[in-house]
Amino acid sequence: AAEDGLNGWLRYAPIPRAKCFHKKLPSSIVALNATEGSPVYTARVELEEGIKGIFGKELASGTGNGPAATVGTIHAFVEENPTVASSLPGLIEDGFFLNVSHGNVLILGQNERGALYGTFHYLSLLAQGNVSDLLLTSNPDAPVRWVNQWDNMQDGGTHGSVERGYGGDSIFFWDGWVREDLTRAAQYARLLASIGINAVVVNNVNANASILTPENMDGLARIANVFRPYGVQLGISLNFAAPQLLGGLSTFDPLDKSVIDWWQGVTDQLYRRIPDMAGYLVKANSEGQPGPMTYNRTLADGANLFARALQPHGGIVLFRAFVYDHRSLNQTLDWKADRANAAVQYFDGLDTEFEDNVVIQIKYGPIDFQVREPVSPLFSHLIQTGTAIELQITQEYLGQQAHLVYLAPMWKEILDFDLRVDGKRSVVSDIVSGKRFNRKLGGYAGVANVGTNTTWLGSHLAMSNLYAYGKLAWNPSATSTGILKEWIKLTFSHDPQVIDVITKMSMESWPAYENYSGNLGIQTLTDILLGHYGPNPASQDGNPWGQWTRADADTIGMDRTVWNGTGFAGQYPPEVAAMYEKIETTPDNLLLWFHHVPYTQRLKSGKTVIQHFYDAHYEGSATAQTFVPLWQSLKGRIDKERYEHVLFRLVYQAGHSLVWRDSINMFYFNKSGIPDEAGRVGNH
Ligand code: GCW
Repeated sequence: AAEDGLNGWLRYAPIPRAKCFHKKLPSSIVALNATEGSPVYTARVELEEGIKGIFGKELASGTGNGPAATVGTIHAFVEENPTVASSLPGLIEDGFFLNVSHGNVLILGQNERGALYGTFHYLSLLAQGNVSDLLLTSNPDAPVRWVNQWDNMQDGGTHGSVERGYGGDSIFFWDGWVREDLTRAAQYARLLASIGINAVVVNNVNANASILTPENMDGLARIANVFRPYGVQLGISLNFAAPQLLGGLSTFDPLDKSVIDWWQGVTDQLYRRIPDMAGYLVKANSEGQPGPMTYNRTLADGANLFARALQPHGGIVLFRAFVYDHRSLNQTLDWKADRANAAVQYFDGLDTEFEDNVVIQIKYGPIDFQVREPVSPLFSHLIQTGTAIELQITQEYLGQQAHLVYLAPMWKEILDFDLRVDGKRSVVSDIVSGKRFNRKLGGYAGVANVGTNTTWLGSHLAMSNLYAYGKLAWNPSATSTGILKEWIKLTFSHDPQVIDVITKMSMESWPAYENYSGNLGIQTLTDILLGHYGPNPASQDGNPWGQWTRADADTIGMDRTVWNGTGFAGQYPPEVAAMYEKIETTPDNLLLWFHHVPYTQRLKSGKTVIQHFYDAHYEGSATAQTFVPLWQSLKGRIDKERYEHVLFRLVYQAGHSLVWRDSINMFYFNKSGIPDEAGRVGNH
């Protein structure tokens, strides 16, 4: 059963009545130009193993009797069949074409990676019991579909931990080095390829300069080697001060000639080892990390330093917008201080300054992966510069995989949000894909933080988030439930009850978590000093991190209006700014994000803020109680090991949600002195 965890949704488990389908399957397989270790070669292996696993049917190599599967690039196919060229569809990079007809299968990619993606798509249909004829052209919505790992190479001299990782140690690093055994790295690449991910940044954005020693560059090349058969490219995070820390220079000023030369040298050495390296990820001038502003240079000077070094090699740099100076934030002295303002303030005026191969990587909200945030307004400020949205698959503030929280519905709300730039439809997914502002580069960065645990993320159910991330990066118009049902079928079973129950629990999980943690846009209310886990609303004020609620005896919420507050609402285009400026037009679920109001303020629902707090915490935790019997109804329908593993977590979640409910309700009851209308709070 550990294998079930490791293979995730790629189990190729036998399906019911498998034999009946044999006639609708190919009998042999031709892989075009499949050199060993290439993605097309992998595609052939997956087809053979998949069809054998799912249906018990062995494919013969080469053309034989009966229907055949052909897989390769469009280019290779046309070379052998010049007459068909005009009937083939147009594909963009990584796209694929799939034609299934009476067991004859044609899978063509725009490139080798696309051919592998088409293969995984076909196998996913088969594993779901779908052998119907089909004609499909599928192109990715955006070119950048990356995963970020926050893996530390070493931690105070010990092993490879993962920052905000809840699934064990790093699969890449140990003791400051790249691991000898990279089996798990290859298995990870396989999972990622099957959902369209094309690159992984393997080390933490809080980067060790030592990743650039010759020995570690050799190690990185070994990681790239195990990724390559899956079409996954390697990226790395850089420490901005590396020229000084590692290179022995007296400076890391991005405009200094010796610094520029140093980075060019390092980049050349990396590409000598890894010619297809994807590029760099950089966190600069944020949370104590060094950056260009250390030398009064702009963030563009910083990003361009790497962009220019990468240009001769075709690489790109993802430069993070998560820039703020936590030391300058003082809540008590300054009503207008607001960390949410930082990104736009730092990047405004730089839009025309970036090199073409720079992509600004922006967290979905202006603060930090909270249970509910408005969309980062920076997406509407960068018009010429490519942008990518940073989503967090690992559930840092969202229960750290000990709570079931299916994130696709939250991501969809963000991706579908219309920023109304220049009064025109400007949904976030069209901005990052490049469509809205007509840009070439952009897309998605998902912080996954898988580890050595055989469940990858520490919980079987959390894997729906990794799956959904890839699916949405490929096609943001896919639906949360559609993606989920597919994942359940592939991961657990075709049994309709299994599908219904896991769908129900998952779809209720984010609203439930929001209800029993922080609602009305107040943020998650986790303990923010100690690990971002469990309730601690008191820690949300007076801290230096600028994650504040400004709760006192009578009032609560951040006033982010232009007329009286931090001015943050004014960072949006006019239509959106006007909506958030007024209490009446701000949606209830973001009320306390934008406004500072009395606890007795009435919501659109007619309830007061404080009564909503009480009720929501009861409702959310009551929902979490139902997950346990729901899951128990699946006993015997899911293998014992995964059944018990999930049950253990759900029982814990049910209990912890009560701790959440009572801590938060008691906290605000004590602060406000306002009784719960239903008489539940404060009576025990
Ligand atoms: O929210 C914070 C996390 C840090 C993380 C940082 C970031 C990698 O708590 O662990 O550092 O965000 O995104 O840079």
